[in-house]
Amino acid sequence: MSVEVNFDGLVGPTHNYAGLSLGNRASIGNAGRTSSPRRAALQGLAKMRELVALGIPQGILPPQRRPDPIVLRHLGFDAGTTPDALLDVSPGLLAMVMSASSMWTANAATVSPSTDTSDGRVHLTPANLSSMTHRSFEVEQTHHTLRSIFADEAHFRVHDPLPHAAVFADEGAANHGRIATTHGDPGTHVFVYGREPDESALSPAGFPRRQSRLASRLISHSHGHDPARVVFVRQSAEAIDAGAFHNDVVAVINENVVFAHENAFADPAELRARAPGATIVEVPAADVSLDDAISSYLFNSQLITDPDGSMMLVAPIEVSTTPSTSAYLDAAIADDGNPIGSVHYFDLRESMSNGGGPACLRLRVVLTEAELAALRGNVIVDAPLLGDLETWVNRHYRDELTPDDLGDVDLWHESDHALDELSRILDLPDLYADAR
Ligand code: SUG
Repeated sequence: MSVEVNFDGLVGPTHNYAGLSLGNRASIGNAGRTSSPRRAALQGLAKMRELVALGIPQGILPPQRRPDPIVLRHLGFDAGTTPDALLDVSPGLLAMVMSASSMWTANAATVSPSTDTSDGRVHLTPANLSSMTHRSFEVEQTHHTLRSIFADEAHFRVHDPLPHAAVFADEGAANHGRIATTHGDPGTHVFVYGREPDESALSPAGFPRRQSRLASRLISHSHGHDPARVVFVRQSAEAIDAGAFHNDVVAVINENVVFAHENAFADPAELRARAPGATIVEVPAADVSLDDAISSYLFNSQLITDPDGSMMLVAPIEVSTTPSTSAYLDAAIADDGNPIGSVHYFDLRESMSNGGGPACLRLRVVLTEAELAALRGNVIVDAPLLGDLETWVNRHYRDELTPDDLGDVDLWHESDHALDELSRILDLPDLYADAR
């Protein structure tokens, strides 16, 4: 018996709006606004609490130190560096090293269940996130975190990230899905890419095409997929230029259902041909425009198999207040032919304002019972752990953060102190070790 565990990113204490992601409409549009790290973290925990109550297996991935001493070292700053030293070199650099962007764990890694790999282990490749400077700073800690939790080599293989280079640009599971009859059955891997290695990293209209096809091809090879069960599909240029900086902004897959916007893929026929068993629920642009899909984040919902076997959509509240998306879902639920049986709305406005909806906040890992039992640390979420985490957030997180606060050395110390305590709560004492 296998289960899909959603490992949500716990929002870190420096969550802020720095406008770092070209091509991500929310990030650019909210640059400079005051954020609330505490509200952001509590909104994420409230989503986990409700899913746990519904009987959905839930995991957690911890935030990263900001600034990360190892990143500072790579940049040539000594231990004990002050915010002023960074500000002196470049104010933009300070914002990049302080970003709490590791919360969007859909970008942490690409994961293959043990049913689909040549050695029968779960394979994980941390994403290099080379397309965005602030996100590229996540990869070393992500690699260390995954090695700490998925440490048992009898069950797990954690690969090195691909090298930092534009041709290998990899954004993890945000451009990867898996079609299978049930989670425990062998699956067909769907890799969605934005460009071929010889194409520019920017579209002709100037939007980043973050995922390289070569990166996906290499990951599929290293995970030992059966080539007959792998599909590479190109993301449509129209979607990228409209603000779908990852495919998970316009499509989501759960088991045998692909829920996608009509304009998500360059050639939707390719997916139909290579995954004949899939039910493709395509939302016509005439019902929901690409613009509404991207501003509401309809497709950045989690599509989850309920314990009773039906499918539920975990959607951001913006979907309910956008007339076209709310009308679409009302009709979908009333329609017995549509696999979406129910919708749960969540207020994730703090994350959404940086372009991160429910599906961005989680990394899906399909695990057998033995693999679940082999995880290290206290990372499977239940009601007592949620209570501990809420208390911890309320004790350590600031209610408000302005862009200027990123240069407050007290914030640096407060965050380090908070994460030290978190590593004890999660029973992962080596999580933030300096030698990684
Ligand atoms: O990479 N935003 C993230 C949002 C990631 C959403 N993930 C998925 N769709 N899977 C990004 O663009 C904004 C940070 C800032 O501007 O402060 C940011 O990094």
